[in-house]
Amino acid sequence: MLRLFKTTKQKKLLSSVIDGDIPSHIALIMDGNGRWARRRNLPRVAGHRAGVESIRRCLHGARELKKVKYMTFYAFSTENWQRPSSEISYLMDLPGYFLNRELKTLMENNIRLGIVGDISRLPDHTREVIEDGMAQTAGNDGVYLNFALNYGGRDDILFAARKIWQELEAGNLRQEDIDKDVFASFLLTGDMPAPDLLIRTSGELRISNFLLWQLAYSELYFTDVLWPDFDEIHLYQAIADYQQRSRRYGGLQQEE
Ligand code: V0D
Repeated sequence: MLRLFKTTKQKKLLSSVIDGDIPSHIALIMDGNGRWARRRNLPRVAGHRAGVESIRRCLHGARELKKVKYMTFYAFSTENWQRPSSEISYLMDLPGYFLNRELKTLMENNIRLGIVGDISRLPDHTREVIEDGMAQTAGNDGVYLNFALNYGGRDDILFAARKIWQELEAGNLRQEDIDKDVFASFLLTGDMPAPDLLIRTSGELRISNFLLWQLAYSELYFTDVLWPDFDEIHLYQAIADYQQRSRRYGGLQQEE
């Protein structure tokens, strides 16, 4: 990784990021794969596959900083089912493609795989490789690598509300017990802390139904870089930007 940081400017970036406040949870919206492919006259799916490399680079870059504890990548939204079925079937092979190559690295680096979203309706082979990956890494507790899959932020809030209703009906909860922390514990992100930093690539300035509740106080970082071009240096630029802001607002920023 350090080999990437060649110029004086890049070395400065690396050392200032290391000295600063590192976000413990980074969430990422991986946008721009289709556009990246089109610019190269490649099929869209080639962009998705190239996007897997960016995940590996980000994970590696984050690990290097030691203090990033959670990374949550938005891999597939509930709206993505509207894409052509050929594209969907290609996407459903990517968890297997990723885990075939990375499971060993996940084990060697104490990384735990988690899913945020409902994977019960995914094709059997997709669900099985994911469940196998989660089972194999269940004992790891270094970095929590999460993929949001078949995830929608409004659904997340809605399901939490329904579960809370059930617990009320069952007499396991009292109305006056339901505060923000209790509510958050019913979300699919469960006991994870909220993201400190959200990164979205490819120039779109939206949250797009990602972690709606959880992003309430997160710093948002948008870049025009397309996801397949995103690397460790871009990640560190995003973190450097986050550090500037948290210094500026130091101590005053949050209500909770
Ligand atoms: C396509 C760019 C990794 C964004 C990255 C099924 C969209 C590559 C996974 C993955 C996708 C998911 C679960 C898991 C391990 C890996 C993935 C999908 C799409 C949708 F346990 N990349 N990736 N899943 N893309």
